[in-house]
Amino acid sequence: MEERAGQDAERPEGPFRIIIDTDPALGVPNADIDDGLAIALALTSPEISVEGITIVNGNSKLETGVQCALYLLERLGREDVGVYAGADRPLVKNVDDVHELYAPHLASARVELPHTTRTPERLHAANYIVETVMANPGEITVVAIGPMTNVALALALEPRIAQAAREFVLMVGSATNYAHNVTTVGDFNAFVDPEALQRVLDSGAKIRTVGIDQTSRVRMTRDHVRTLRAHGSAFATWVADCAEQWIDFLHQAWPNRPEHADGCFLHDPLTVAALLGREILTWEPARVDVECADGLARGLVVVDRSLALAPAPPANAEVAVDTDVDAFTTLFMQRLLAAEQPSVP
Ligand SMILES: [Ca+2]
Repeated sequence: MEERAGQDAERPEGPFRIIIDTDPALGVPNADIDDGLAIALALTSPEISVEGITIVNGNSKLETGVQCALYLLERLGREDVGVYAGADRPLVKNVDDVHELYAPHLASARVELPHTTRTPERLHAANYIVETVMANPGEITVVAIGPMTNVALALALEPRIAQAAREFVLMVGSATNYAHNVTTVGDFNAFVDPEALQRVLDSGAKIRTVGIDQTSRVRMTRDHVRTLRAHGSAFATWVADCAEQWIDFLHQAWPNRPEHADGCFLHDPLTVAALLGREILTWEPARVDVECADGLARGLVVVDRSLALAPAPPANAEVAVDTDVDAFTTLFMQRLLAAEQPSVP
């Protein structure tokens, strides 16, 4: 693997052709907005061509995620992008209790559930990933910003996608610190389906990971919300409504996290930004594995960057270890404000 590290410094001749595997909830009351903002960032970036969107159970249940993705595409006038429903649960262990963690903090909703008459494609998400990657060898980047269930299923169906894909960019783990997310050590995407993540990490694919240590450094603040409102487009106003509600919810759910008094993290948009310029994120090769045993450390992503006494095993990924927060935030807001709003449902 090591000789492949850094290879992606070369950009493709055209835009990055990507599949976004995601658990979107933008528009759902008191639900995480970052997947939706990541999709919006990808759709508004000329460096990226979104080939399709695959939905996985995660922050939102599968059916809700499908609705959110269809609705978002409709709002952005991108009904040409297909949405594919995938796994409705993790590979091994049910995690309904993760959603229960949020329940006591649910406040009254001010944002209405998204509604669309559009329907997803008939193909299962895992089959879509396999077919698209195998039909376009070396071309497709899979950007996985939910639990890794769909990606693991696709690899089980057709292991050759590990080599046929251009790259897998994962929002997972925490390369420089504890996650401090669902549990002290488990970030949501790893904790919900660690068995799927390990399968992806063992696949031999070219992998980059953007961890929650980096994504927790980039935020949408109430100042950004005011900028969106001042912009005045229907899309910006809707995003402002969703963001404001999510920030209020986070402040209530995590009273010990000062970052949430006036902002929310932009986990998944930063992961998409891995394709928007090498200067935004700093990368190091590392051996990445995840703890799958039940107990204290389930979902702990162990990132061996050769900083320990014991020799590191060969690298299987590049991990983000630093972020140019200002560069990212400026680019993100520019792209969001430029989002087209051809029709308002
Ligand atoms: Ca996500």
